[in-house]
Amino acid sequence: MDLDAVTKQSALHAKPDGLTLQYGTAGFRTKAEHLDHVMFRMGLLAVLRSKQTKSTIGVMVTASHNPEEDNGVKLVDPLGEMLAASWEEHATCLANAEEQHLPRVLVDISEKAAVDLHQDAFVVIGRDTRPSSEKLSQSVIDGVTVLGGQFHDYGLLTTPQLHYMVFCRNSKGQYGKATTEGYYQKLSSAFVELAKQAFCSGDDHRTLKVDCANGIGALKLAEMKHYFSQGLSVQLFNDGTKGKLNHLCGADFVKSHQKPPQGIEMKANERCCSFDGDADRIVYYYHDADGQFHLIDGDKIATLISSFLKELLLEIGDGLSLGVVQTAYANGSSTRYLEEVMKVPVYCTKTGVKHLHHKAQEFDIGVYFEANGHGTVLFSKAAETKIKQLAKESEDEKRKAAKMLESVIDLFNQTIGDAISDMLVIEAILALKGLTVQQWDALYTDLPNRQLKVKVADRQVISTTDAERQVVKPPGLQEAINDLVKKYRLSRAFVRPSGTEDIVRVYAEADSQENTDSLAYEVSLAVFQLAGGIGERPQRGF
Ligand code: 16G
Ligand code: MG
Repeated sequence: MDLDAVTKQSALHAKPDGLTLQYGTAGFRTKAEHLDHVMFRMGLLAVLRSKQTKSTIGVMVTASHNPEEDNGVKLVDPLGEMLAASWEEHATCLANAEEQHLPRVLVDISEKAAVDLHQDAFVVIGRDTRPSSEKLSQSVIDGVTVLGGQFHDYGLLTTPQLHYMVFCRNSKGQYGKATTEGYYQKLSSAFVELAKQAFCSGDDHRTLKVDCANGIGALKLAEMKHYFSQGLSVQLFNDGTKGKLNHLCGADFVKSHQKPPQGIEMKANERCCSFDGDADRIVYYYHDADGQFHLIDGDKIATLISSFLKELLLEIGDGLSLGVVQTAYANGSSTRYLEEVMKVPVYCTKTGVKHLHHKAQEFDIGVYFEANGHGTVLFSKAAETKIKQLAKESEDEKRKAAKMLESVIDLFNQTIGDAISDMLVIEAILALKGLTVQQWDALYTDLPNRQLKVKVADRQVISTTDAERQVVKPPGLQEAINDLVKKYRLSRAFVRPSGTEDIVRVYAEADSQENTDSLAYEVSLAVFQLAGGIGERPQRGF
């Protein structure tokens, strides 16, 4: 390591005094103007991680569903997964080191992580459409090059596309070709293969309206749609030509406000979906004939997908295990439906893709979704081999099911949740099963739910256990929540410190919206009183 060169370059990407940031649930995120030094340093870190793993590492510049003025950065590990937890700590140390300590911190990390500094390093970089992203990704490149790393800058990409590129490169092309063309072809041909079984039965041509959050999803979907146009035609809204990124649109807006985005024309009973700003989340929705809005969130997506997979698995009868992974935010009705009606085992993990992903890897086939629309399906190597073998050798009915599963394997981006890939899977399943959006929605009825935020002086005073469903500290808070929950029917509530914002999140559900809102308010008040609330007290009726 040429530490003098690092010091010199770093002075051009100086850290503002007193600023400390955490590698949060999915990387660093804050106002774009505070991130230059973080980007440079993540370029440095990516080189060390690449040397240590002897693999290509990814760096994605994006702040996902957050406002256009924000930005962020996350590292992608060799198999296209999120950065390992031990390296999150290194990332935080490096980002917060004062200028003069930077060389020492780099040496420390290299020693702690036993990095072989003589190894070559290769880093791939992607960015979203934010105005600040181009310059910030240049700072990443400066960090990579000063440590002697090689790089390829993909420029504009969705987050899942960058994860895909990393995995392709490290699997020596086995997972696919590491180009956008390769991505389009792999997913589209799997989609067309799967969906054509539905279309031979004379189903009419399908169309879908997509709200692209004025983000990168619009550009990539516009490039890709020709590849799958025989099976689906997509109509893009909020494509970034007029509106502002994530402003009054996108998956996060639709899910949290439970209303349609601006800028989309919805007719009664038409299927619509929304991506978030970096296209790793998706939710569906429609208006019924009475103009009432219906949201189909990640839980219902998981239900649709797992029921389809379960049928195919029964068909091939090979004892492959199927599990569904959710978080505490999953609607109680979805968990009940999966366990009691579909008889599928359901597990709950902490919030954040990496936790769900990890758990899902324990099954032959692991379906994971957050209610907010992040999710995918993972197939173990053993399951994939078995399915491919059956698709070749078994008799007719079994072979048909195995062939469909083979397409499903190719169609899911198995590195991370991917709005484009999820959309194509969902569209294929709806076509194959002949389901309308209303029929899908009617699988079960969501319990009314409410999420609120509470400001406290220090959100770390709250610690949780049991996949964030129980509070351990401060004392008395869990007892207070238990007493409040007891007052209502079908009720549940939990609180957790956010991993991305300086607030505490409150979740409540109950038998009616009115009761849910009361419960959410009362729990917020308990948090405010017992966990050091600041500012205005929570108000009833919000
Ligand atoms: C991040 C996570 C998302 C999670 C959210 C929770 C990834 C790629 N993204 O956006 O999965 O739902 O954080 O935010 O892991 P919160 O901690 O502020 O509630
Ligand atoms: Mg996102």
